[in-house]
Amino acid sequence: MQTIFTETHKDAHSNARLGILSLPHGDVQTPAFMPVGTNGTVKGIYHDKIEEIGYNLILGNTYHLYLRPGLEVLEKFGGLHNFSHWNHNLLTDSGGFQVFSLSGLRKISEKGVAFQSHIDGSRHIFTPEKVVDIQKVIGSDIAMCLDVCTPPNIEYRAAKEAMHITHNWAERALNHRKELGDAFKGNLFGIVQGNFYKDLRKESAEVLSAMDFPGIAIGGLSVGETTDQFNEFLAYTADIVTKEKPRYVMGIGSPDYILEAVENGIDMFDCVLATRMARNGAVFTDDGIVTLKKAMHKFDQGPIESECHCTACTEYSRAYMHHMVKTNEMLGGMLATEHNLTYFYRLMEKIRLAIAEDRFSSFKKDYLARFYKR
Ligand code: PRF
Ligand code: ZN
Repeated sequence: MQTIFTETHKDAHSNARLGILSLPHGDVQTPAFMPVGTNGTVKGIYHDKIEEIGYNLILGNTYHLYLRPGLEVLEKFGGLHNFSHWNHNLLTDSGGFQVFSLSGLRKISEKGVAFQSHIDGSRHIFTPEKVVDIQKVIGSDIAMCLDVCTPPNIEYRAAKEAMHITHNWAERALNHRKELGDAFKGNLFGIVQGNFYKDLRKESAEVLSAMDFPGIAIGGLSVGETTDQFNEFLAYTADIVTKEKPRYVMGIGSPDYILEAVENGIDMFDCVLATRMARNGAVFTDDGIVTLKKAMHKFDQGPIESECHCTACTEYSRAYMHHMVKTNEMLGGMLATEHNLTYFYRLMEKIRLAIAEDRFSSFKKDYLARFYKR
C-alpha cells in the first residue's frame, strides 16, 4: 500500500498534528475541513469560489449521485470531475450513512443493503463491491467503504452485529479495490464503527487499523449522542486507531467538535452545518453565530465581520444581508454560504498555525471562550 499521508509537525502539548495528504488531484494541508457537495455541487456557491477560498478537497455522496444523474451520465462524461467542472480532489461517502438516514424500506444482510430510493421509491441493492465500482465511475480521489452506522442507545447485540457486518464489508471492499488495480486511482478508506460500547470501538479500531487501507475514518459519532459521549468516544477511539494514516471523523463540523477532533489527532472532517446554516441566514463569527433575520441588523451598516475577505463582508452591510434573508433572495443564501465557507477555511488556517507554533490547546480554550460567551 502506498503512503498518502505525511505528518509534518506534532503539537507539543496535545495530539493535534499537521500533515500533507497527497491525492490524485493535488496535496491537501491537514487538518482539513471539507465542504459537502452532495449532488456534485456545494449548495449555493460556485466551484470557482470554493477554489478561490482555498479548498481543494470537497465531498460528494455515492447514494445521491448513483440515483441522480446516475452512472450512465457519469460514465458518458468520464466522471464527476469533468461533469461538474471541479478540478481538485473529491471524496465520496459510500452511501452507508445516507441509505440509513434517507431511503425508505431497507433490508440489511451480510450480502449488502437493499433499499428504496427516497426520490421515486425504486428498489436498489448496494453491496460493498458495487459501492466501490460506483465510486470508480464517479472518479473519487477518496472512496469510502460501505458501512453500517447505528444510532445511540441500541442494544449491545445489535451494535456488535452491525460492527461485524461493517468489518466483513470493509474486507470485501478492499479486496475488490485491489482487483481494480490502477484502473481506479482513488484511495479507499475503511470506517470504524462499534456504536457507544468501548469493547466494540476498540475491536473495530484495531481491526480496521490492521487492514491495508491508506486512510481510516471514524464513523458512528455525532449521530444524536450527548456532547460528553461524543468527546469520550472520540478520544477513546482516536487513541487506538493507527496514527500512521490520515484519520477522518465523518459528519462533524461545529467549531467545538472540530477543535475537539483536532486535539485528538484527527486530520479531516466534513459537515453540512456551515452551508445549511448559511441558507437559513445564520453566519459564523468569532463572537458566535449571527442570525441575520433578527431585526437588530435592519440598520446595521457594518459588515458581518470586518476582518473577513469574502464578498458579503467586503461589499455588503449586515442591513443588506438582513434584507436579502428577509425577502428570501437567493443571493442572500449564496453570500452567506461564501461567508461561512470562508470563515471555516480561516478557522482551519488559524488552527494549523496554532499547531505549528505549539499552542493549540490555548488557542482552543480562547476560541471557545469567545465563540460561546453569549
Ligand atoms: N458512516 C458513513 N458516513 C457518515 C457517517 C458514518 O458513520 C457519519 C456519522 N457521523 C456521517 N457520515 N459512511
Ligand atoms: Zn465574510
